[in-house]
Amino acid sequence: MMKRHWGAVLLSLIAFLFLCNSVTADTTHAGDPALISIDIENGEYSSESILFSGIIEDDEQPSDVFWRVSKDGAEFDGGDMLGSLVEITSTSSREQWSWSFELTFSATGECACYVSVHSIDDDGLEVIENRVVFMVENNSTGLIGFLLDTDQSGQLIDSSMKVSGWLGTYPIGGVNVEITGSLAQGLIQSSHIPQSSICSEPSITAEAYQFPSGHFEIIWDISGKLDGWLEIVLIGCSSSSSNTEGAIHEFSIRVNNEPPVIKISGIDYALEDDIWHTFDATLTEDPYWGRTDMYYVWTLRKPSHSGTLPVDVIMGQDINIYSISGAQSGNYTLSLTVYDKGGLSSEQMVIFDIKNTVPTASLIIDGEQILDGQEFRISNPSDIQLDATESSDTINDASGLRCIWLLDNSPLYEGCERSLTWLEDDDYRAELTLEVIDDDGEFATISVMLIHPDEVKPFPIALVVFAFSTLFLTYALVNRFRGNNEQSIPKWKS
Ligand SMILES: [Ca+2]
Ligand SMILES: [Ca+2]
Ligand SMILES: [Ca+2]
Repeated sequence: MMKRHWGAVLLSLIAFLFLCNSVTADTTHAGDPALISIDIENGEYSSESILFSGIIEDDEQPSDVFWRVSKDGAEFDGGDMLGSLVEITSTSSREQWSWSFELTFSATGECACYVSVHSIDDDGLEVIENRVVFMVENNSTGLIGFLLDTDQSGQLIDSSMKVSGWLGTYPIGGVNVEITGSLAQGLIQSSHIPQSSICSEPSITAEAYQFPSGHFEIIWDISGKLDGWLEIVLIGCSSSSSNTEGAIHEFSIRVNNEPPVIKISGIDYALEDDIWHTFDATLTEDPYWGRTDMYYVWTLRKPSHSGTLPVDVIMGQDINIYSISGAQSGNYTLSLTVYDKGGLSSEQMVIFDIKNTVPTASLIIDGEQILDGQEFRISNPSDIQLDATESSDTINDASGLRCIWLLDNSPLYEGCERSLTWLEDDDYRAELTLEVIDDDGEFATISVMLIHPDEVKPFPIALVVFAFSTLFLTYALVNRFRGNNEQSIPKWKS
């Protein structure tokens, strides 16, 4: 049972984190996005033409497919491909179509040309696949192409940022990537193609990485950055100082180095009762990124009764309040783990006790309220009415109270309303004890000495002694009075 529970916990958590990390995906889309493959590699070059071909894969035919080509940051040509898609025998569970078009030097002129293939489905979800190729003349030199693998604009990133892509020159040579980060006001959306740039000596704030032409990957440390929007500028340049043509990508990310700061308010002690106690974590927040869209996992444990096994687990987005019934006594721990939108988490635990109240016993015999230790002479030994229903406890326990009756310390009955028959016996006295027990096993008792009506009343010794004492005192006083007033008492003669 518990195992299954934790399986569910893990699954929802994974699902949540997956959603967190794919902020750019359209979550309302039913299927997976389209897949575009292009047979041409980055860095291909030609002085005449390059034939682009490839495959589009999707659940159903896209509603629009086209290609575009840009150079120097500006789009200048392209064409529709929807009409010329050719359905092919699919190698996957989805449908596939082949496509092709030709890029000619006569149309592009000399360029580092960015060719993009676009597929838009019925839901408006657009998938773009890019290539950069060189259209060259005999004396072409200093051409540079720069593409990034993924669009990270707007993403929450902590610790370090991975930047990968393709950077290369024609003629082929060494390249370097310069990266700078600076405070931004908000989202700067990345463009899938770079703008032109002039390369100079890298600025002091920049970090530069050297590569040969081709695919590159940079792990850039952002662990020292404050949370907030950070503008990322990536400049790709040739390592050769004679080539000053560069390409630049700009976008902003959300630095998320700080885990959520958890604030919980609630009881640390309460008497058991039929009310609910609330733990309020609405003041929990993610530094800079705010209080919403966080994932809460509440885990209640009861070390006094069930050790480290959770007795309750509640989780979900923005579930920032937890309520517990005050009806069960125990020592509790309540752990809260909060995940921010970037998947960072914090945990806090509160400890609280709910204390049981001892019941109060009430005993009524034959309609008379009995005090503990009292003697009670019964009138009808064959039908003694015992009533403990007036016994009380906190409202959550009151209806579940147990009454145990003992006669001379031997258990006799259970039940809060009983009648007792005095069995024929030599004893004319018996001690009746009522124990009133609650669900925590705590109890209150009342004892009463029952006296049989046939018992002869013992001679009241104390009263007799008192009477004798009074008589003696009176005699002494009278004698003394007489002694003072009469001269008849003989006196010693010397
Ligand atoms: Ca955070
Ligand atoms: Ca209780
Ligand atoms: Ca109680």
